[in-house]
Amino acid sequence: MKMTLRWFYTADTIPLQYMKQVPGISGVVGALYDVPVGDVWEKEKIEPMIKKAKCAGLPVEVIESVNIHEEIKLGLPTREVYIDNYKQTIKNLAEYGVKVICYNFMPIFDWTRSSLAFPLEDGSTVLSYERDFIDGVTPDEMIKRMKDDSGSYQMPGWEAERLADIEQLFKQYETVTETDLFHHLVYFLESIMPTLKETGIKMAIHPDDPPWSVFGLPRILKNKQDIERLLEAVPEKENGVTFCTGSLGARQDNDLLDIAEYCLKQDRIPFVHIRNIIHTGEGNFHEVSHYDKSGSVDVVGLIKLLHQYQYDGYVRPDHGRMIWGEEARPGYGLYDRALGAMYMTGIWDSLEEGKTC
Ligand code: CS2
Ligand code: MN
Repeated sequence: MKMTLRWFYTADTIPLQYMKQVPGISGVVGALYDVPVGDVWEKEKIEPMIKKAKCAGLPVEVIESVNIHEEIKLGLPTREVYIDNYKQTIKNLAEYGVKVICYNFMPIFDWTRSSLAFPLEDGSTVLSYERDFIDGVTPDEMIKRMKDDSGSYQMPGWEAERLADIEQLFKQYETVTETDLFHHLVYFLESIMPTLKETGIKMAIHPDDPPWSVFGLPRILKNKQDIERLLEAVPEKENGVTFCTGSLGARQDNDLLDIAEYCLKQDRIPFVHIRNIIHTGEGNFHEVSHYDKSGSVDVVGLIKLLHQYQYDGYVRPDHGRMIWGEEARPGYGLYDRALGAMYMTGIWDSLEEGKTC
């Protein structure tokens, strides 16, 4: 298991040196934030990002995310240009030592929450999801909620420029079924497969977050059945999954350890996100600390399973609480993620032979 932390590069307020101070961190998960979705990530932009992290002693071997252009998800003929660009990005990233690319295939938005600062009893705040609020929300209300919760921070996809096109995008998805979306994903993966084989890069799709349809949009990575369907449709190892416990765990009928074992048996998990949550009713949940007993995710059980399979891929603590007065991007403060990373490393080390903890 290689423990990493997500780093938002130019958009991050946490110095790399602080991340390096977390014991056992082997690298950071990086990305570029100023390249429009669908454009090639040019080497001139990749190099300074990778170099900056490397100079701090933190290699970037995982990218999260190279986002997928909507035309690929929509399956439009114009997708070919964006697929070619994606292939070039893969080649460019491989030259700088990248091994895994995390991405998602959620239409229009990335993850969705009803609050970015839901207060817990311990005085910390977390991200939360309330189905009734989301089901009835208008874009203006959502924007107001995000502003009230976190000032200038917006969930991905809710940027003002983007919202200008939102009606048009929703219209385009009206005729796209889940089966269509799935075929568009398979088409994309098959098209980039030769480039993946040539470069050795693995793709790791992030599950839908939350794992059900939001705003009436199709969703195709919600449970074991969806994962099985994808891994079978494109059986090469380069087609892998980002095993995100918080996303898949938001469905009470998902058996996380069973899904993880199904994927581990086939060596199809290049990247793991560990996040803990609590269910607060059907379709409602909020996030908590990574500590196993804080929520409903069996964090200890998952790490034991990873250890049993001698997992040598990348792991990172996903969203943490905002604690100790830290001000940072919601879910991505350093303090709680550092606690989470140490907790996971501790569990892993206690399983290593010859060690007593
Ligand atoms: C991440 C996702 O912050 C998060 O919730 O787990 O945004 C993730 O980076 C993307 O869905 C992957 O493309
Ligand atoms: Mn995740």
